[in-house]
Order: sequence, then structure tokens, then C-alpha cells
Amino acid sequence: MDYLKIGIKSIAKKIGIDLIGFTSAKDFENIRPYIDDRAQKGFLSGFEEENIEKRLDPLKAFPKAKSIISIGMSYNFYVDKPPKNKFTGIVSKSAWGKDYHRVLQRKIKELMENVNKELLPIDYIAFVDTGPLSDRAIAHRAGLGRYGKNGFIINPKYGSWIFLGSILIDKKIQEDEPLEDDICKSCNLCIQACPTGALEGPYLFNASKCISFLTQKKGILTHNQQKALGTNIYGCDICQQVCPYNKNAQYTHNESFKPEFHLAFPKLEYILNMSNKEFDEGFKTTSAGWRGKKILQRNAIIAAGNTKNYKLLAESLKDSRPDIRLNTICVLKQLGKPGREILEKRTSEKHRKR
Ligand code: B12
Ligand code: SF4
Ligand code: SF4
Repeated sequence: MDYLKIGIKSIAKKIGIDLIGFTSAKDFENIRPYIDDRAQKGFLSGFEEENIEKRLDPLKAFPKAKSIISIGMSYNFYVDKPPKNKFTGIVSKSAWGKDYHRVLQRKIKELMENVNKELLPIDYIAFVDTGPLSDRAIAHRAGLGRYGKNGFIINPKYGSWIFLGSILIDKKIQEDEPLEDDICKSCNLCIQACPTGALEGPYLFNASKCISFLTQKKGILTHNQQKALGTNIYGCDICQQVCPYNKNAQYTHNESFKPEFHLAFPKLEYILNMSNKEFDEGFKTTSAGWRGKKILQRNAIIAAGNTKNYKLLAESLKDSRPDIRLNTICVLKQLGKPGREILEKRTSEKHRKR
């Protein structure tokens, strides 16, 4: 093993990076068939890099690249007895605590600053989620984990509860070997558990059906999409929760991913009534905030509909903001008689005022 690799690994360990692996900067032609297939079927989310050549070739992102470092950080924070009642929204574990994009980017900066100081100067470019390349494909080739049928990179120690970051560097480092063996075998639990059929088959993910995608999609959702949302406010963890490899996954002690209960288990009422300041100081500091306050509030209205929270819907129908009222009307229209009654009551109140 070269000294640079040993040095980088030791610094990573010292500063609390859970997983690290190394691969070359050669192309990712091996995933072209997967991307092509999904694109042809219309299964992509639209959040990915559109230019397929940029997605496959690290040199297009960083022409000097010789190797890629893949890092993984567990976000599996243990919570004893999470608060939950009928009118609490579900926020995915990935949005608990501080926004992982910032947490991992900060770690990468710390790692590279130390490498530059203690080992040698390295030129690099780093991505957490936002790069053109597939963080999963990089992590797989760098030996961080295997693919599950749910599409996740599953690590033997931390399961799939890991965020990934990719660092393209201008130095050659000896590659790690991918973990190739099939871990799913005859298990299909994730495919069976997905409430919307977004896992259309093994390794075949259809973003347009995924609840996580719907919680982030802008605009008015269709009736079926609204029903699919349930009480999810941001993201979805079901296909990870059922995975046997996550049952004994090691927990993290990283305080950055410690949830604030009012944000990780939010009351629908809180989401609907939060001020801009509360949003900025709360959800915006998590990874659930990137689409803005309105989307979370739309999801809370849908969740209120799905839990028949008529009191909250009647209140949000009087909201001063047209977006909130419009979303509430759409939800009430789907609710049959009780929904119609709330709408009629509101219309007659308005007439009386005139
Ligand atoms: C766009 C995006 C989304 C979209 C679409 C997700 C998707 N699965 O495509 C939406 C908004 C739905 C989403 C949701 C989530 N996301 Co997301 N997302 C991304 C993003 C930015 C791009 C993913 C992408 O390009 N997808 C398109 C597909 C085609 O590419 P891919 O998933 O990377 O897989 C390619 C290869 O890995 C390979 N491949 C796939 N399966 C197999 C199997 C075999 C055997 C082989 C050889 C190859 C192979 O081919 C694929 C190309 O088709 C990545 C970050 C990044 N830049 O890579 C994060 C990322 C995939 N997301 C992540 C997370 C955590 C989530 C959520 C859990 C958040 C949440 N709780 O709601 C959900 C999970 C949804 C799910 N079931 O996948 C993590 C996954 C970490 C992990 N351990 O795998 C990533 C890597 C972010 C990160 N940096 O940590 N996400
Ligand atoms: S995140 Fe939820 S909706 Fe999306 S594939 Fe997994 S279980 Fe299905
Ligand atoms: S639930 Fe089963 S099939 Fe799905 S990823 Fe986990 S082991 Fe594989």
C-alpha cells in the first residue's frame, strides 16, 4: 500500500470519517446500460446531470483527475421512543440533524487541509450529491459497499444508512477492490414493502413513483400522488427500514445527525404555521429545506388530508397565502362529503362578510 493512501486513511479515521475507499479516475462505462435503460423507461427524476457523458467520465469534471476518494458517513442516529401521534409528519432519517451536504463537505475540507499539511499538496474537487458523477457508482468501485435491489450502497458495518461524498484528486493512489458478491440473493423485502411500486424490479428504481421524489416535486400533486404521500413530509425510508442488512447496522454517535424533535417528528400544525424565521433557523439547516418552505407546507396539508385532520384543513383554508389555500382546496376536494362541507361552510362565511 502506498504511503499516501495509508496517510489519508489515518487522517480520515482521526477526524471521524466512517468509511473511505479509493478508485481510479477511469470512466464508469459499466453503468451506461443502467442509465440508458432508466432514461428510456422514463424512470429518472430530472434531478440528475442530463449529459450522460459527464455522468460517466470523471475527467470531464476534473481533467487532472488520477484517482477518486469515496467517503461514507453513517447517519444512523439512535432515537429512543420517537414522539409520534396521528398528526405528526414523517421526516426521513436523511434529513435529521444538520444538512448532510454541508456536514460531509466540511469533513472533506478538513481531510484535504490535513493531507496538504501533513502529507503533500493535492489538487482536488469534491462533490456531495451535487456532482455530475454517480456517488453510488464511485462508492461501489471503491469498495465501500454492495448494491442492494433497492439501489442503495450497503456497507457491511453501517448498512445503507450512509451518505456518500466523492473527491477527485490529481494524484495516483492504489485502487481498492469492489465488493462484488450478491448480498440480496432471494430476498425481495424492499420491493415488496415499497408502498407505491417505485421499485419495479431488482435494481430497477422508478423515481416518478417514489415518495421521496414526490415530497420534493413542485406543484400540485395528483390525487394518487397525494394518497401515496401518506404523512411523509420529506423523503421516505421504507425500503431501507425493511432491509435485513440495516437491522444490526452500527449506530452513529455523530452529533451532526442528532435530530431536533420538532423538525424530525414535526406536528403538522407546526409546519403550517411556522414563520419564515422559524423555517430559516429550523428546516433550512437540514437537508429537508432545499426546496423551500412552501413544499413542506403543501406536504403537511396533504398529510392533514390523509389523516382526516379536518380542523387543521379548515384553518388553512383561511390562510392569507393563496398557495396554501389552493393546496387546501385541492386536498378537500379529494375528501368527499366532509371536504365538501368544509368548503361550503367557508364559502358561506365569505358571502356573509360581504
Ligand atoms: C437524483 C437523486 C435522488 C432522486 C432519484 C433517486 C435515484 N435512486 O435515482 C430522488 C429525489 C428520488 C432521491 C431520493 C433519495 N435519495 Co438520492 N440522490 C440523487 C443523486 C443526486 C443522483 C442519483 C442518480 O444519479 N440517480 C440516477 C441513477 C440512474 O443513478 P444511481 O442511483 O447513482 O445508480 C447508478 C449506479 O450506481 C448503477 N447501478 C445501480 N444499481 C446497480 C446494480 C448493480 C448490480 C450495478 C453493477 C450497478 C448499479 O447504475 C445506476 C445508473 O443507472 C444522488 C447523488 C449523486 N450525485 O450520485 C443521491 C443519492 C443516490 N441519494 C441518496 C439518498 C440517501 C436518498 C434518499 C434515501 C433520501 C430519502 N430518505 O428520501 C432517497 C432514496 C430513494 C431511493 N429509493 O433511491 C444517497 C444514497 C446513499 C446510498 N447509501 O446509496 C445519494 C448517493 C446521496 C449521497 N451523496 O449520499 N435521490
Ligand atoms: S424511498 Fe419509499 S417510495 Fe421510494 S423506493 Fe424506497 S420505499 Fe419506495
Ligand atoms: S431488503 Fe433484501 S432485497 Fe432489498 S436491498 Fe435489502 S437484502 Fe436486498
